[in-house]
Formats: sequence, C-alpha cells, structure tokens
Amino acid sequence: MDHRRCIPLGDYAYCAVSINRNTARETCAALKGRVVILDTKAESDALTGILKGFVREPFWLALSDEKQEGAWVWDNGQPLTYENWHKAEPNDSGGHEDCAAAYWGGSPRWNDIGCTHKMALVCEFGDAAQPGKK
Ligand code: MFU
Ligand code: CA
Ligand code: CA
Repeated sequence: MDHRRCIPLGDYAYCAVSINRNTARETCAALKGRVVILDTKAESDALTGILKGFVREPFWLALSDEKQEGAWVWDNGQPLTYENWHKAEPNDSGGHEDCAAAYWGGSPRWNDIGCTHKMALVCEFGDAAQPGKK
C-alpha cells in the first residue's frame, strides 16, 4: 500500500486504492487511525459533505457481520444503531457478504459485500475516532 495515495481531510483521510478489508485495517492502523465508523447521521452527513465532488466510488466501513450472520458490529464493538443501507441491503448475496461499504452505486448508502472485495478506503483520526465526540 502506497500511503501517498491517502489524502488528508481533517479528521479523515481518503485513500484512492483498491484493497481488501484486512489491508484496509492495516493501512489505517499504519497511519495511526482506523477504518471509518459512521455511527451517527451527523457524522455520515458531515463526511458526505467533505467527500462531495470527488468521491463516487465505494470505500470500506469498519462494519461486519462475520462473527454472527446478520449481527452487524462496528470494529470497536459497538452494535449498529444508525444505518444507511441501500434498499434491499444487506442481502448476504451468495451467502458470503460479511463486510460493508459506503458509496455503493454512487450514493453514500451502504452495501454488504465480501471481505476480500477490493475498493477504496476512508480512515478516521483524532476527534472523529473518539466515541461521544462526534
Ligand atoms: C447485489 C448486492 C451484492 C452485489 C451484487 C452484484 O446483490 O447486494 O452485494 O453487489 O448486487 C444482488
Ligand atoms: Ca453477511
Ligand atoms: Ca449486498
């Protein structure tokens, strides 16, 4: 992973890469951040505003149901409260979609997808990564 592909955007970074979920985790960790957790509408709307105009491709969320099918959990252990799935998602298509991406199909909405799928990445840092400070 070439970290020069990550653009700093305040408490976030957008990485124009094509990587799987595990590499996404490693990449954000190497930058001293984490894969983005969008657990409130306020944060989701704020990030959409930041990315508006140049991001139209899917990127990883720190969200999966790989421990228990249908039980979506953020990487920090929080269960899903705010959600922004596309219509008819999550559908566990083919029985093996246990990771989640935002900006599926050009809108900020989410899709569940295989964890080995490759796509872009948003990391978060500092205040954006502190629960209760969003
Ligand atoms: C939808 C999505 C899947 C996948 C597939 C191509 O299922 O839910 O995650 O993108 O389209 C029919
Ligand atoms: Ca699943
Ligand atoms: Ca899906």
